[in-house]
Amino acid sequence: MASVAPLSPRPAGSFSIENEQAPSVPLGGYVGFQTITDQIQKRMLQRGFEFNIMVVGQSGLGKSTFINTLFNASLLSSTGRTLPTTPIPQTTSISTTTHTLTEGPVRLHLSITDTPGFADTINNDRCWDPIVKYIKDQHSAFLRKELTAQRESRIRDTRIHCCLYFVKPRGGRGLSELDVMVLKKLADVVNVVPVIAKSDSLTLEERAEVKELIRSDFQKYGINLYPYSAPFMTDDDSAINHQIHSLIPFCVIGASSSFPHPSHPQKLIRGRRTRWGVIDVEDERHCEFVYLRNFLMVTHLYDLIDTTREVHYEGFRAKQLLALKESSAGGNAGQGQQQQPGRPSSRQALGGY
Ligand SMILES: Nc1nc2c(ncn2[C@@H]2O[C@H](COP(=O)(O)OP(=O)(O)OP(=O)(O)O)[C@@H](O)[C@H]2O)c(=O)[nH]1
Ligand SMILES: [Mg+2]
Repeated sequence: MASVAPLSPRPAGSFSIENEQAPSVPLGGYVGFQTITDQIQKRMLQRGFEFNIMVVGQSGLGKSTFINTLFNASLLSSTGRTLPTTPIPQTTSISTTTHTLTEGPVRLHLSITDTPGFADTINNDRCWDPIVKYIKDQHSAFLRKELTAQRESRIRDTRIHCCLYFVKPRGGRGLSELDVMVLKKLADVVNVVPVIAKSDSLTLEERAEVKELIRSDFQKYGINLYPYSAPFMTDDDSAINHQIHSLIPFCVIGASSSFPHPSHPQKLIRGRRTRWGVIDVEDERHCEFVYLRNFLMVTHLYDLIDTTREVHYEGFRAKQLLALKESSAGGNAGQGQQQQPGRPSSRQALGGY
């Protein structure tokens, strides 16, 4: 029979749960709560998972093609500009498409936010504003729903969990000034994963050099990229994150077509056919697509969702609620007076900008 620790009397009016300090009690036999993980798994599988990804980068860098490559499905139409006369798409047309993907027992409700034509105009002044605003708007919408008296039991999550930032491949050059500005703004509000687009246009030496230059730019400009280090991380987690940071920015190649494998024609490979052979996107000698896919899908999918909630959303929420508290305190103090200039109203406070 398991011995049960005596309950310590709790002073009236106080409530404290001190699980950390509670003594560990050995069990005398089967109780059954170890199955809670199976119960959670069952519930989570019934609900499915929501994952929201955004692609940002200059027009024609292969953003849509890459999303189709990553999820091995035709999710976005790859437009590109084949004629100089084709009008340049504007950043204002941020668009989100949603899909449900099923792999084994897992249903993934995937939403993809595309930002076509980003940084493609002559005047790129503050071209990142609509993107940052979109990300904050999703946090704001979630907070509003959370604060409604009769809120839905499950709030639909539209917060961006991962932003893939496409850097133009330029031999011997690191980030452009615009890349630095945009990356800094984005890294403050979302998990950013930078990639070097269309890496097939760089030689192996150029790739190594560009990677090094970009990495030193991250350091120089203090761009804080996902995955972040956290004090409670295990040594294994730290080692994985260290390995990932040594690969960032990932050199990727996107492809929408499949071709028979040269040695095993019954097997199809996804790639780009050239005069001298097929670039196999899943071959690690050709590019780092497989590493990136493992990172995003196999090792960090849940962490991306969790970090969005715990780091980016919590920061936003705390700021908004403090502003709300201040504005209502100011309102009470000056009842009957006009609102002071510069002090946000509660509506403004929730908007966040
Ligand atoms: N060489 C090469 N071409 C690519 C790669 N990825 C995509 N492309 C080609 O680049 C063109 C543009 O690709 P998209 O995926 O439409 O580019 P995008 O960034 O989504 O373009 P916008 O939506 O207009 O901003 C297409 O012709 C693709 O086939 C790549 O990795 N290497
Ligand atoms: Mg596109």
